[in-house]
Amino acid sequence: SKICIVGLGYIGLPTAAVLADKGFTVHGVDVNEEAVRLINNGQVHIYEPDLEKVVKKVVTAGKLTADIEPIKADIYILAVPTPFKEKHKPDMAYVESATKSIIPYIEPGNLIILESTSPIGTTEKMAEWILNERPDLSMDERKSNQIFISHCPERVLPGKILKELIENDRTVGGINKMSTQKTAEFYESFVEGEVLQTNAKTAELTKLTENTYRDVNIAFANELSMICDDQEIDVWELIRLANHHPRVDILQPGPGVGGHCIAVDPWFIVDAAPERAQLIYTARNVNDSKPNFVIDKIKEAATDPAHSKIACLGLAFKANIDDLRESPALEIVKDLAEMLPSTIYVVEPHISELPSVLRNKNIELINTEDAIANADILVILVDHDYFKAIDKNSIKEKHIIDTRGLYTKSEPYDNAATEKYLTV
Ligand code: SAJ
Repeated sequence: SKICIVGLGYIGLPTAAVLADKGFTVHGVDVNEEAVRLINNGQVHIYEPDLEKVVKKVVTAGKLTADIEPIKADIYILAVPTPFKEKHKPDMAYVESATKSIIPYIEPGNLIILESTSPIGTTEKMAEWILNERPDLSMDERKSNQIFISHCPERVLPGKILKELIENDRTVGGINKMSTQKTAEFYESFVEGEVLQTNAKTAELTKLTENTYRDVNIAFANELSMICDDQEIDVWELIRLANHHPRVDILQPGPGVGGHCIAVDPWFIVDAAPERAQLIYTARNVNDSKPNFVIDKIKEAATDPAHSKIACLGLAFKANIDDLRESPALEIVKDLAEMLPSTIYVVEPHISELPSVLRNKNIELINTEDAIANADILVILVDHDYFKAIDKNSIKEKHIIDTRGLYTKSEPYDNAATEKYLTV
């Protein structure tokens, strides 16, 4: 079968590469002309382990092409962003324009799959857009099953995308049974995990629920970390001990929740059910409040704001990736630079220059060695392996604000350590 994938970002491009590698002929579409150019050259515009290798291989083999326009295909996959706009309302503009871009190419028998995380009802809405503009493809009883439309939410973890694309179980929900079955057959042809069938609305809420589950559980850990800070208790020690209970499994606190999924998707549930989603709403706010709590801790530590040398370790939204989007670390650095007169030093081994939001400010990108040599206050914002490798003896004289528990987590309780490493 020929596949056309609209959206060549963190989900679309790895999916295109994996499908092309499995033998499908894949045509990728993106509005970003530079991305299209790079891909046709066998290169990639995003970092994901091993991705460039696979893209190079399938492009060279002629199995993957990219363009800014769709083409006729048997299967269309939409993998475009679904951010939120003001007041945390879902922004469906990309899904709408992606859907509309393929409408002229659709033919009877085609399968259209929405992989983007979407609010409840989006797949049905896509079907409506398509049918409104292409009455010849009407799906009423008489001419039933001319085209098949489903939601199959992606659930891969950045950093492990190529592996999880194949190994994870998938949930498939069509606008009717036939759509669900056709979609399930397609995923079963390359996924090693189980492919579970349901309807479109349930598939949509399943995906939102998975990320919301994580958000709520991280909020619990973050709330504990702030309670512990007031009580002068080491939260990492606390969680380690509590997790010895056979039915307790608390996640890790951090500087806040980043990425474009976990901090976004719960809002889609809140938007759909504002009265009911009390816990989800509160959890989201707890996580969103954490960067400010960290900033307050840094300001407290900077007793001489004009001269304290502050180095923040990490800008990415989580460990061992280069992705800075919706990163609490980035937010902390940006706000801190606006509040304090001194230069804020930043270490982020995954990037070679500061992102534009941090440029032209009192912020300087330096390396780990210089940070250790010169800073008075070290703020650990991301648990990159690079930072785990830092020799503890080399920083024992520093004031450390460790939002990721790098320096206390695995250690047995020790008064001296808790005094030295203020963990928040
Ligand atoms: N975080 C914590 N404490 C933890 C775990 C995570 O503070 O114990 C923070 C991270 O530092 C990061 C944020 O949460 O800032 C999100 O990171 P993550 O690793 O939990 O998730 P993402 O955003 O990289 O990917 C998630 C995944 N969803 C779930 O694990 C339920 C992934 O499977 C989804 O495909 C992805 O969202 C998505 O695209 O929706």
